Amino acid sequence: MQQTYFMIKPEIVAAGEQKIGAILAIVNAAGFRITGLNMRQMDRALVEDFYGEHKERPFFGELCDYICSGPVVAIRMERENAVAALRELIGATNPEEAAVGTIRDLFGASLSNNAVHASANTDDAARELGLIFG
Ligand code: 3AN
Repeated sequence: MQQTYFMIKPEIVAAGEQKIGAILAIVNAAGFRITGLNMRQMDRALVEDFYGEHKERPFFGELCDYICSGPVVAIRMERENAVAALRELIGATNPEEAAVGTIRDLFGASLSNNAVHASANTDDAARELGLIFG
């Protein structure tokens, strides 16, 4: 069984339990099993490490500020082909380009406020799960 890292971003958590519950219902209906979950405030150093691949990008500072702006829900999940299946379920990075019915289509506001994160590949999943769940 493959594992992946899923994260509900601060603006969704700030909007309340209803949106968190709706997103968890979507992943549950898609056959994912949750094996770890916590709500946490990520500190800046951890976020900079987490998004380290983007540190030279112009939006890096804004991205780290945003992820640190409030608690996230951090989730470890498993399923057959979990990494690719979750990426398909969340949709494209930019919610305006996300396929109809995907999580970013339903809940994302903009490119920088796109509701959720999911590991991009199996190497990232292992690295991100190690950083967040130890
Ligand atoms: P994904 O989250 O789909 O893997 P990445 O890894 O390219 O996308 O980007 C990580 C995060 O950085 C995105 N979730 C998004 O919030 C933010 N981001 C990506 N590109 C931009 C951009 N051009 N301007 C602002 N924020 C961006």
